[in-house]
Amino acid sequence: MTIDDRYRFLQSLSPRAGTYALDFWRRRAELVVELKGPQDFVSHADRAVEAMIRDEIARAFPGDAFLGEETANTIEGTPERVWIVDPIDGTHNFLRGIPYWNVSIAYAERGVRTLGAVCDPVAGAVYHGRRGGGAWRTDAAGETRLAATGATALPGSLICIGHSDRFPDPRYLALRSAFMDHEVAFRNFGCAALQLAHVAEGRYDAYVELELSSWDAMAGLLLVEEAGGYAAPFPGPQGLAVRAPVIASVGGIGPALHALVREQTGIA
Ligand code: LIP
Repeated sequence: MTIDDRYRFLQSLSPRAGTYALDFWRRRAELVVELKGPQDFVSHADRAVEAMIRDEIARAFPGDAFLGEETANTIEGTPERVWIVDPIDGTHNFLRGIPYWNVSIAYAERGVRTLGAVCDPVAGAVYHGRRGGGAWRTDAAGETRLAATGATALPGSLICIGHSDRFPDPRYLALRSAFMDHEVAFRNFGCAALQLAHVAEGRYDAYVELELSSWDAMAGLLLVEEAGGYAAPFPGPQGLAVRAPVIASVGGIGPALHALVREQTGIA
């Protein structure tokens, strides 16, 4: 089974998983919401969508490993082949009826992210890419190649800052203050993978989050890289199972942004 087989499979699975999640979203009033921790929500929808994706992958590629948010068993070392899945990224938005969430599926081979798909079923769009094959948006209008172009300097740029509502982190206050000083506009739309896909599409100039799980980041980072953008090394030295900083941007501002984030937050 080749990368092309897996890419074709992913391009079929992503929109179907998105449609399945969208059905839960439309019936979200029926969902029982559980708390995994402060501001950390989960429902049957997250688990059911992950189970659907996991079963399909296990049937098609029985030898491949699986790392999913809702069944995040510890992954030892770096599996030869692994699928990294966030069944509903932006769960808090999803449960509150905010139309900004997605289904994120990535595939990595020997630690290198190779395939990625971010499905935004509310917008009817699938963002997908293959290492060396570019990044694309598929929707009713057809296929559009993505280009992470935009700002060439920090002043005047628009940057998304993701941060978890689960624990206070004063570093974000320093970062916001520094962005204000550098005439950088900033937003947080509450789900990492779709914000990364929109950086790849050039809607935003960058995305920064100081601690992110690989299932939130891997697919979106591949899209930014394949769209010609900048992505700081991810995951960190401790591997896929440990949260790490994400800095991704359009090509023109990567190093300057990374330097500013490092200066303000002390990350590597
Ligand atoms: C969310 C991310 C977001 C982060 C949240 C959470 P979830 O993913 O998309 O960027 O700030 O803490 O991790 O939990 O909705 O899949």
